[in-house]
Amino acid sequence: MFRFKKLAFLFIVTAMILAACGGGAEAPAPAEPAEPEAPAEPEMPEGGLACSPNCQYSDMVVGFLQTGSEGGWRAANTASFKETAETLGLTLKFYDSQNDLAKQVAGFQQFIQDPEVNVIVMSPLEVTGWDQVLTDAKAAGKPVLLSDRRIDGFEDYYVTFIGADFVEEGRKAGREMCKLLEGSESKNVWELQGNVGAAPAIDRGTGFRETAGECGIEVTKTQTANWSVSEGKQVTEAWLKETQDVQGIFGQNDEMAFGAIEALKEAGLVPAVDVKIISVDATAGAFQAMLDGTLNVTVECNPLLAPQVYEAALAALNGESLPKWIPSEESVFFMDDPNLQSIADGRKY
Ligand code: GYE
Repeated sequence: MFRFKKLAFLFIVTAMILAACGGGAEAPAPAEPAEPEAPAEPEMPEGGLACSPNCQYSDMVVGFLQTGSEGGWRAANTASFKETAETLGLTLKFYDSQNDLAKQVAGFQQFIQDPEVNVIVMSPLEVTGWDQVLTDAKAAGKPVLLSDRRIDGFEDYYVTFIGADFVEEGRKAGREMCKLLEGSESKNVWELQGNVGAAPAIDRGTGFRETAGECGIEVTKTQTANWSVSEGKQVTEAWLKETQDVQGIFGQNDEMAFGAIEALKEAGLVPAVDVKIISVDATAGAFQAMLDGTLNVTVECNPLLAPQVYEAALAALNGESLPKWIPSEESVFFMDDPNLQSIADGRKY
């Protein structure tokens, strides 16, 4: 983009000079405007953008590869990127991958080819599958940042990962489930997992088993419910048809826990009493469920990542080096917190 503008400018100036010089001999017939040159291969100038190291947000054209629109957390995350881009005055090209890995890879290739895009931000649907596009982005000199979710390996092919410690989120949930099931004769817990292959699904499960195992909790059933209320309900309903010997449910996000709550109610069980329930995300819906007395604990995962991501992207365009991981700040919230209502009132998502 930076180069195209320069070319256009040169073209206009040349045309003007040519017109001005017409006063001499036979004014040559005005030259046919030459066919605008095809935009150059999308290779960033050696050493980055011409404005580097003093690029401003107005120089940034961010190609953002979002996972899709699978729930409250994702909606807050998308809003964070769109609103912050407007506030900072940068150009955002938003790509909705519709929770389809092939579409996300295709969008990535599109941003590599797009001469306007000078930095790529991705919320990877899965931890693998990025070899080719990361190699191509590097060859094209386009910095890549990971937002919200990590990938396996390829540290030299992305600038930084900005997001949560999903293993620690799982550990927090495991510790809280231990407290909730203290004194319980049996400690059978069911786990509703996120989409297969996603970093939060893998890591939250690892962390949960690590700490829950310390108090003798057994994860007796586990299955993906793709972050959704309806699948969370279906999976739990199917399990309840098999057995009701369950003391806790770990929903790897709020929506799947909401589905489990509905299924428990329809099976005549009291959610958060007969069966303890813990979710991850801490969206507004989770606070409402805790205020309704149907969810015991929610572990926060902060979706408002855009300010940190854009700041890091600008730093990358200006050639600054960054830590490979910039963790986001997060807490845990409880149904029996006496200040729950005022906490809920103060939440942004
Ligand atoms: O927990 C879930 C969303 O990547 C951290 O994705 C995010 C997860 C979040 O679908 O609600």
